[in-house]
Amino acid sequence: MSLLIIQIPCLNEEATLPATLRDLPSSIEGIDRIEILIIDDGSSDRTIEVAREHGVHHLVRFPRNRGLAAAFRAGIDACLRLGADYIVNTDGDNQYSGASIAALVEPVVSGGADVAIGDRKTSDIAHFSWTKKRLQTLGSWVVRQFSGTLVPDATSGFRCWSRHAAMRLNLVNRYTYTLESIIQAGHAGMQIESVPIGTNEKLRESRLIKSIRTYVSRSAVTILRSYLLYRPFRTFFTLGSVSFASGLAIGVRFLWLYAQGEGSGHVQSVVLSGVLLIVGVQLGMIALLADLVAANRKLTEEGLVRLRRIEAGSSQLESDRPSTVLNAPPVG
Ligand SMILES: Nc1nc2c(ncn2[C@@H]2O[C@H](COP(=O)(O)OP(=O)(O)O)[C@@H](O)[C@H]2O)c(=O)[nH]1
Ligand SMILES: [Mg+2]
Repeated sequence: MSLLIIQIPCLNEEATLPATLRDLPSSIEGIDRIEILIIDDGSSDRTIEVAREHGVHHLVRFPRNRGLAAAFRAGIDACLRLGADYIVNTDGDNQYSGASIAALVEPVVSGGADVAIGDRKTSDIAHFSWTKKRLQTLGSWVVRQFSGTLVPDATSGFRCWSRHAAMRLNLVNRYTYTLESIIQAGHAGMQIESVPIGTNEKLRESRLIKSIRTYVSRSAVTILRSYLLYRPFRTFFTLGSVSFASGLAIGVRFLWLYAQGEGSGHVQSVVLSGVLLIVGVQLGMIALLADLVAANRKLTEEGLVRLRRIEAGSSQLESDRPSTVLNAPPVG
């Protein structure tokens, strides 16, 4: 028995949810059962009623809005506890074509991939503005550099995870899960496949991108932080080495001049060299400390995977019961 759960994070999606749900496949080659899970992030409209009317199997509800990243994490957690072998995430605004789900899960189900990411071919989407297209291209390029992967469409929310990969997802960022999860999967050595997918006509404006400026700066911070989380030693050590080497070069130059009897006019060099040397040594020490923290993180992650396995084993919920309402995990 293989179970696929399609999860849809929703914030006030009563208008577009019916079309999204209608578009989902009811059977896929290689999958025995497909269930749908809605994560309602404190919607004030009829999202929940609409979901129930359309017979979704599971609902996770947040009493108050906690944002997409938290909703996504709660969804993955619930899917694992429900015994999902594969988890697909799609959006509630019918942006991604439900018909593409079969192609999306294929590399994970039969190809041994850990994660599949739908590639929208953003540069061809008619309703994306020129700026949005360029930003998607640039953003995806940056994510590829920081994650060591080849993902062409980094912000795509249309993805499939194997159970194994979902158990290893540990996201801490509050704003977006899309970029952080790629960086993490890349550093964990997971196999990530990109799958060309179809998109539907735009039904409403994006709610996540309220202004391009905030979107870009928040994404940049997310990428940097996620990278630092996985490569802290390399980052701090490189910065420290640059600083130390510059300090050394300037210091040696001063000593050379001093030996020639021209030292008096170069006090600034001495100061600068000293500062750079000290900063370099300090960054080196930070690198060591960060490395210790990273080692701890690895142990914690390993512990979490084992804990999730135990949880999933003991609390497999009745998947046949329609509209299971799962308790949202505590705020964290
Ligand atoms: N849980 C949760 N979901 C949200 C929130 N904002 C948007 N979403 C959902 O995230 C998905 C993508 O949002 P959308 O506004 O279409 O952003 P886009 O990806 O830029 O098109 C949709 O399913 C939304 O319902 C939020 O604050 N919380
Ligand atoms: Mg959208």
